[in-house]
Amino acid sequence: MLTIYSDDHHLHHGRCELMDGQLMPCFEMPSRADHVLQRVKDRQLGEVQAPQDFGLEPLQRVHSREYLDFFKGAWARWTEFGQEGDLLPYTWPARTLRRVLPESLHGQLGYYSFDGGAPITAGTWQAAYSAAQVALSAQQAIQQGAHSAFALCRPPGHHAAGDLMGGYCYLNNAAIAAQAFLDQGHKKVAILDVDYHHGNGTQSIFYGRSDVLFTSIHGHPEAEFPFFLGYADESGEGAGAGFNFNYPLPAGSGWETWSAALEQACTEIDRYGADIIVVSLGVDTFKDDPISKFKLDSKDYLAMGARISRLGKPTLFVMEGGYAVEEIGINAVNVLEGFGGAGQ
Ligand code: Q9C
Ligand code: ZN
Repeated sequence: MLTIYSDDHHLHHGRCELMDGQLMPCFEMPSRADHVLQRVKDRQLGEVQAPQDFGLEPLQRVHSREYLDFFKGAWARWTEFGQEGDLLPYTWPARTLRRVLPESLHGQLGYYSFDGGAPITAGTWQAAYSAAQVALSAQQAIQQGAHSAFALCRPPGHHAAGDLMGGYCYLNNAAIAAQAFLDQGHKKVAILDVDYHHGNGTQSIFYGRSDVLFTSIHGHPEAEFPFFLGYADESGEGAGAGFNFNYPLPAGSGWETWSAALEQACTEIDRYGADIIVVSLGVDTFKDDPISKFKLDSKDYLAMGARISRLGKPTLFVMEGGYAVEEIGINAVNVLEGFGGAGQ
């Protein structure tokens, strides 16, 4: 399987995130992607290529121009205040407040974010831009006939909505790639989000549409981030009614419970008749993940990949979460090997 990877992810190295009420060193760190790349090489999964640059246009198909302009310019505005440390949002337009776009940097950052987990650093825009190009380059490989490809994206993307950052995510790599498939002639794309956290950004981007089926297996939002989306009764709206499937699971869920939800998601994907599958590949479902509460073993990721492969469709894997840094490479690449990616 072809892997697309850019070193630019090193440009994004946040110091702290607001995590469960405290400022903590960022769990989403550069060594994550380094470990995955190393494992791709150790297992000889296939060629590793740098991304091409498709520019801003495919990003604008998913994100608003105002949001992209804000994100791109935020660091320069922050340094004009003489600041050198990371920029974190601290206030949001919650209930009873007005959804107005203020002039101030902090007001705008609150408007364009939903949590304090996604710091902006000097290189965050460039890293996120390159991650989106990684996803688009892997998408292009499939468009040109590959059966599968791996977009080794960092920072991750599935929490980012059309004009919101949060949950370590800025640009929604999987959604950008899914939209590119549609723009290049495909009619039905299914997204399977296996990250431990609900892919609220991806869901919201496609919630009113039937050309993208969104399925997600995740920690129950009653108890787990992002709390305010990801419930089982969210089934889509308008033209998108019936094209959104959430499988929230309790803390402690292991492979038996998790794989039963995967069966249901796969049944929906089959029924939908997708041309293409995009997998939001988070491996924070691992038993030793420091911020998550599922209990998958490394070997379970082989079975996960094998089941996804039985869908029988061209499949784009997009890297999302996974914070057990020592094992992230083993677990992510196990999915790709289980899929049958080695030697493809
Ligand atoms: N108690 C991704 O995996 N904070 N983002 C969680 C847990 C944010 C995770 C707090 C987690 C975001 C891409
Ligand atoms: Zn996650």
